[in-house]
Order: sequence, then structure tokens, then C-alpha cells
Amino acid sequence: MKFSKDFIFGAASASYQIEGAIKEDGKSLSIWDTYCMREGTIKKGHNGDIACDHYHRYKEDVQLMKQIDLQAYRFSTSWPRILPNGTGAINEKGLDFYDRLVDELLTNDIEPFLTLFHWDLPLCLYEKGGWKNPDSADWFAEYASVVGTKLGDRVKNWMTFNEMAMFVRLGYLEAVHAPGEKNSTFECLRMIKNLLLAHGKGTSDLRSVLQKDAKIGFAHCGAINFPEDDSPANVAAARKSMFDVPNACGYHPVFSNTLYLDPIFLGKYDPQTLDYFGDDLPKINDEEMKIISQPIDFLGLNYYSGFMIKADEQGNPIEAESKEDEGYTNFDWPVRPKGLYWGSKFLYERYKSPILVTENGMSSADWVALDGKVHDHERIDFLRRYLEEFSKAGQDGVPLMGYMQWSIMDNFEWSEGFGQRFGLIHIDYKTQKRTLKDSALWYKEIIKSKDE
Ligand code: GCO
Repeated sequence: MKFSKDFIFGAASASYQIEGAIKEDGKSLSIWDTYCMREGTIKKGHNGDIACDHYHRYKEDVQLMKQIDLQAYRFSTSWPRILPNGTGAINEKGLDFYDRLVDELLTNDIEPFLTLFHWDLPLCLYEKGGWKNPDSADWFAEYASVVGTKLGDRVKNWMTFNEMAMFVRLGYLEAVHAPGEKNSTFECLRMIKNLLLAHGKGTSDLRSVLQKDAKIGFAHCGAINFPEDDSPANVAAARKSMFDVPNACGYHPVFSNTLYLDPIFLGKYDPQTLDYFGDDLPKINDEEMKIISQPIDFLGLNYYSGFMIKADEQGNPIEAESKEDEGYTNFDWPVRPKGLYWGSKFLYERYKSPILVTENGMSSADWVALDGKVHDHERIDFLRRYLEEFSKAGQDGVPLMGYMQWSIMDNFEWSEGFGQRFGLIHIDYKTQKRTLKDSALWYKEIIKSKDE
């Protein structure tokens, strides 16, 4: 596999999934803290109260990253740690944590990639209506500018939101993630408009406090479809289906790629979205659309598995039965590396934005073996397959910024609790002992070989 000289290899995490310290140093609660307190929400009653205790162990964790020779680390900041009231008074102690983390990373030659919102909305803002409140775009912009002002002299790569489509779907439509609501399509669409405005206003307020060379992106996760084979009819069907509303893979249309990416990257709703939702779709006026679609620097792609598509007799996309003897991860997600090649290509063709893989990885049933090591050979095979496909996209002309493996360490996997292990680093949750998995050592070699 080949990558360009400036391609960057890193690994990712998110605040609620690793930090713990949910009530420390002036942090207020987030919707994830309280969601986990509700009985029956999380497998085995797990929660992120302590998680990987990264809040206290970040120095040790950065040293482990250093041992892997990571070039970059993608993490998210916790909004209620920084602004306990959601807006207004800054909690300096909370903000200092990220200040120290950034310094620690830079001292060890690891480039920080910062996500502002990876799902831990301050509870106090949720109580004011959360993302349903039209003021939420201004709340987010204020938070973005607070973090940007403090860290913008050192952090060059920023992401506004992580997987807007996913948290709308899981948290507000299907009620399987915080805050656990089931809303109508009509209500979701109104919330999505506020979210898009939050992304836009956040981007402009952030831009105004960052240095000129800073990059801002949006980390997206949606249906990624790839063709059953390279025949022109199947390729055309797969390409079309990625941006169809509804999509051949059967996802609810509020989870469609275009609903989010077209306003952000193309400055408009696509015709199918307008058609499908009709009067339910809130109007976005020109001024608002300008805010939403101001230029950003990259499209972050979170990719784990996708859908295999073929053309039916009329050329319409339909899901193809898998003929391959696929592997399945511990989550039961099919191993489908081809989506990384085709997905990057299709997204680039439509949005013309460089692609950064902001997440990719797999969960497996890892444990520490008798020899004290973690032999996760399946993860090594998985990552190699996916990276090879991503590299192919680059060779075909898609501008690739880099690749962030999910995740730097095993962590709190939302409603699955600690049962799904995605890390390059194994965590023993009883003792908080960290062990580099075989995949981490393999990844180190991949990073090294890039420059050879
Ligand atoms: C998401 C998040 C991550 C997950 C990861 C594995 O996609 O849900 O961005 O926080 O942990 O994707 O499911």
C-alpha cells in the first residue's frame, strides 16, 4: 500500500468514551451521564463514570501513543467540562485539561486533531430543548470559539461534529442512545436544520479565532455503498444509491448522506430530498444556507462496514447478496473493505473535498494471553485490508489527508458498554492496566514504512 508523503496516520477516541471523571474539577453532567444512570439503557449497567480514567492517565496514554509512533491523535473535548452551564462562565480547570493534553501531544510530536462535539451535550442545554432549540446553533458557536481561542495557537486540525446523522438516528429517532427519544421525521428535520446551522456558525466563529493555516472538517457516517463487481452498470447503481433518498440499503431517510452533506458542501438540498420530504422539510433561506455551506477543508469519513449493491434489470440499485465469504467482527458487522475505496471515490466525486478517514476499525474479543500480550491478528488483517483499499482510492486521484484508526484504546462503546473492544491498546478495566496489542506494534511498522 502506498500513501503520499504528507498522509498522516493516527488513532481516535472521544471524551465520554475514555475520560471518566464525570464530576471532577467543575464539570457538569452531560446527556450521556444521565442516560447511563437510567436502568436498562446500557448493557450490564455499564457507564462512563471512570471508563479508561484517561482524565488522570493522559500522560501515560500519550507515552503509549509515542511508543506506536502515532503521527496524530483525534480526540474530542467535553462541552460540559469546559462550559458547565452550556454557555457563559468558562470552567478554567476543565479547559486546562485539554491545554495540558495538547502540550503533551505536541511535546511528543503527535499532531492533535480536535472534535468539538462527539455526543456529550451538556444536560443543562438539553433541558432547554437541546438541538431542538433554535438557539442551539449560537450555543455551539460560543463553545467553538471558547475552545478555539484557548487551543487555536497549537491545534491545526478541527472537526465540528462527529456523525451528526448517526446521533440523530440513534438518539432522537430510534431511542437506543442518549437522550433516548423517538421523534417524528418532522421533528428530526427541524433539529437537523439547527444542527447544520450550528456546524456553520461554529465553523465561522472558530475560523475567526484560529490561525490562517488551520483546517476545519466535518466527521460523517452514513450509508457507504459499493458495487458487487466492477461492471459499469453495478458501479453506476452503487454510486447512485449512495445519494438516493430513500437509499436501497433501507436506512430511514433522515439518515441519508445528502440531507447533511449537500447543504454543507454544495449549499443546497438535493432534489430527491426536497421531493421525498416535501412540506416536512424546513426551509433554509439563502442567508442561512450561506452560513451552513461556507467552505471547509475536509470531509471526515467514519467507515466500518457498507452495503454491496448491484443493478437490477432496469438498472436500479438493489442490495446484492454477499457472495464473498466475509468475516464478521465481534459486533457482527461484516468485514467490507471495498467500501473504503468506493465510498471515498463516490464522496469525492460529488463533494470535491479531501477525505480524512476519521474512524475505521473493528471490535474483537481481545484478552491478555498467558504470555502477557494481546494477539489480535484479526484486527491486523482487518486494518490491512481496509488501508489497502483506501490507498487504492488515493492512487485513483482522490486526495487523502490521512487515516485515524478507531480506537487508540478499548473504551466505553455507548449502549454496548465495555463489551466491544476496538482499541490498539487493551484496557483492563479493573486495574486500568494498559497493554499494547499486537495490532499496535503492526501499526507502528506501517507508519514507519510510509516514509521508506
Ligand atoms: C460511532 C462513534 C464512535 C464509536 C465507533 C464504534 O460511530 O459510534 O463515532 O464513538 O465508538 O464508531 O462504534
